[in-house]
Amino acid sequence: MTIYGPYDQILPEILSLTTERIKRLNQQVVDNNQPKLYEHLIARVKTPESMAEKCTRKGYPVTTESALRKCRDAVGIRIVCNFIDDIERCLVQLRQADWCQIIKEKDYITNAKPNGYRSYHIIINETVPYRDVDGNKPGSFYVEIQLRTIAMDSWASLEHEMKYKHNITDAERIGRELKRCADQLASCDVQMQTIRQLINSADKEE
Ligand code: 0O2
Repeated sequence: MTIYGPYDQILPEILSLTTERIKRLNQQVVDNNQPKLYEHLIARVKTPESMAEKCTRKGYPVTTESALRKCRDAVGIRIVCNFIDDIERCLVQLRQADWCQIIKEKDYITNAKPNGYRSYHIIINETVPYRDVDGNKPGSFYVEIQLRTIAMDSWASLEHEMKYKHNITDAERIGRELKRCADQLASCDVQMQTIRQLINSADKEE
């Protein structure tokens, strides 16, 4: 048994339930003749090893309770959008959804991290048909949702990969280049948004 204890089998089920719920939100929007909310979703359960490492790093006991209640990203979904405005459109839908409540928001888009990382993180408290660590059924579980554009996502993937390369000799320069790249991509996101608005207003005038 892992740090997730009896939840080893249940977390993947919560992950797929949440994914389906988000896909349904998107379908409702599309059925209403609005553009799709996102380009694609990436869903994962944090590996038990990575979760145990996180608990230790944060000074929590390495227990199921810490993994599911203190850390709140055992179940994580990344919503990758075409345009910056789509992130806000997703948030509007999630705020209205009756199956979850947003309990924490971190806006790394307005306030990018010093290394250039951009993304919008929320923690939701979701009701699911499983017994939770407090013994309630239906139970409530935390899910972390990261919302970002394709450009932000490609940058984060590259930067994440760099973290695991131990033979880098010029880390400072690479950090500077990565930051510059993040800023250029952010500027492209704004340009793309403007182009989309121009196309939309041209459509309306026809
Ligand atoms: P993985 O495998 O992606 O899950 P908390 O203090 O608990 O509220 P937490 O979770 O420590 O917050 O930090 P935060 O900043 O809210 O989010 C952490 C997650 O965001 C990371 O998860 C990454 O997915 C992503 N992230 C945050 N900063 C960076 C960054 O600088 N670069 C990249 N590439 N990703 C980042 P994990 O647990 O690291 O890994």
